[in-house]
Amino acid sequence: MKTTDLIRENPGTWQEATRHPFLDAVREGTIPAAAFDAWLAQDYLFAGDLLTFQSRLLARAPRRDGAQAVLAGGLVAVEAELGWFEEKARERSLTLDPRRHPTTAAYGDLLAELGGVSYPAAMTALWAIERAYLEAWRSAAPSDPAYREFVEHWTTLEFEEYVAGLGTAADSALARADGAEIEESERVFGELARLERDFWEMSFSAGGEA
Ligand code: HMH
Repeated sequence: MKTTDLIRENPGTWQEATRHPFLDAVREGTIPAAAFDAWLAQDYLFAGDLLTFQSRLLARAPRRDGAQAVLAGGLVAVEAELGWFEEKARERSLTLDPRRHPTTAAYGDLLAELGGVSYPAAMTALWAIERAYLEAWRSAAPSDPAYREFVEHWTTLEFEEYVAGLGTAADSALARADGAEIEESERVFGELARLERDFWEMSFSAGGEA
């Protein structure tokens, strides 16, 4: 099994993870500020959890197929991203100490659990997390100017190449995985895709309550 098989074999789940009215509204410029700010604040918390997960993954990554290189680069990138979120929050006069929404907490729990799954499943999970964002933000392009820099952040060639590098490392791990590890990778992929969908849903419904 390869990473791309996971997407091909779960088209509905993947579609829900990467297409959402939230992203359509970003593209159209009609996203309520409360929804966008809710997304920003919760994604900042998510990125902090992601940094922890990525550090642990790097610690057990093999030399082969550039896994350490792509993960070390990703670690630097996600730390820089935390700084970028802080800057964007300042520009929007937003404080970044929100209560952790249950969906963000559930996603954080899954990321923590990924510390205990096999290396192929954890590597596949990181690829899926980033690939989902690449596709999701692509669906928001070309964005209304108000949100263009956010769309551009996850649709650059550099980010696309990072996701491809993660895919190479994940495919290399999956090629060596046994049956139980493949099954675990499939389970984790499904859980991640559902949480990606829930994350958009959480952000979008925050706009409705405002
Ligand atoms: C919810 N998924 C979510 N947030 C992100 N920033 C990414 C994926 C990509 O890093």
